[in-house]
Amino acid sequence: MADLDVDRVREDFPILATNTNGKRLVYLDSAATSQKPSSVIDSIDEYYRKYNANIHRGIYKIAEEATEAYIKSKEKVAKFINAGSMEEIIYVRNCTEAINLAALSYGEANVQKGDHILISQMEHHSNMVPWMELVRRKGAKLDYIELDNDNGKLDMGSLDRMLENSPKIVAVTHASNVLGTINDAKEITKRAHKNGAVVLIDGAQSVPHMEVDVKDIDSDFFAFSAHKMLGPTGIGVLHSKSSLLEKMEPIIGGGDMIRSVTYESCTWNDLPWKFEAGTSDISGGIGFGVAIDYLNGIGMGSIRKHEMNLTAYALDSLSRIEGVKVFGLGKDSIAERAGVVSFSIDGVHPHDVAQIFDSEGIAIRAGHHCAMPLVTERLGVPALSRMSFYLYNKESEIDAAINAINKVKQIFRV
Ligand code: 7TS
Repeated sequence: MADLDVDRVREDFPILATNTNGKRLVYLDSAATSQKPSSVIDSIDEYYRKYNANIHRGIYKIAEEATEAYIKSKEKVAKFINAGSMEEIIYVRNCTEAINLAALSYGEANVQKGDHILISQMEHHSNMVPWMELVRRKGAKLDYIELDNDNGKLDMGSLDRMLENSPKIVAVTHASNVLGTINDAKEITKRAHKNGAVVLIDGAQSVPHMEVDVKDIDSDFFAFSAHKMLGPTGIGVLHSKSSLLEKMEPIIGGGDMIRSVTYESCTWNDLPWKFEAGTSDISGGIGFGVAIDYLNGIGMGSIRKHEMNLTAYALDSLSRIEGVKVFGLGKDSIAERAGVVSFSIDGVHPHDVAQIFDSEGIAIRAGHHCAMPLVTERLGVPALSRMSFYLYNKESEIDAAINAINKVKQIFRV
């Protein structure tokens, strides 16, 4: 596996050559959204300038070009995650909408009063709220897989205990956006299937950063967003097995999702279009395909290795600063850790930390990271500061973050 040439990669991301607050931008918030390479930006520009047309409908050249580019993008996504075919790739707005689609279509039809749904204590709100709402509507019950005592990993014993409730659906994140933990999605799926559950994996923080094989995991639903993997905002994916999708009802009706309509009734279109009513995010789909080309060009193995090195470097650097606490697994568990490092500085609120970082040109996120129960209830802190890395980050940017932490400590005299 080739080492990633980070200086070469950085040349492809125009924003990384810009300044913010008079300093060169140091972008350490890719878990929120990634930056975009020129090829992705250009592909969107090119679509609007050269072949902007609606897809599936026009019998003319540019409409055919747009349709072909959009379908090609789905084929690239299918191959990227090793899905059966592009029929299993439903385009939605983002990971959140993907999970909502699974809950509103599959969940609504299959969960009854008294049933259980199982999620974990480390879920993003996107993989909590749709299930909370479903159990509320149905009079069902939401259970949680607990974290182990080190607050880093899921307690697999807790998973087994909760599976005794025979949940209808098990929905778990592949990688935590707060702790960075990479969960064993394959093992969780295997145990859940043994107990008759259908499994959804939230891949928002995994697909952008490592090789993911949905056939190997054997998940029933797999959700992620393009904007966290170099693609545009406004487009995300729900992957599911076509055998399941065939049985599911669409949740939005309108143009494109039907085969035929009479004044009395209608029939649904083939997969994946049955779930994509109305005009699609065509430029988003095209840009997404180009983002995948870019990731493939670098190689997911190289990206993962680069991020593991950066994460180990960050954990090492942070461990040497007094009064800094890092959450999640340590350096010796780097193989189970994504490039997300949440930390606190004794005596300083994370929002103040982020503000001082910003004055240094460094973008990090502070808050509950849309995982409020995890941060405030389970970890017992009001908020956390978080750095997250991607293929374009380098060690000198982590050094800049460490300098910023030292500045925070000086200002607050802690
Ligand atoms: N699931 C996980 C694990 C996430 O980290 C996020 C977004 C989502 C779902 C939702 O993705 P969306 O594209 O639908 O918004 N996480 C973050 C974050 O950590 N900071 O900003 C967004």
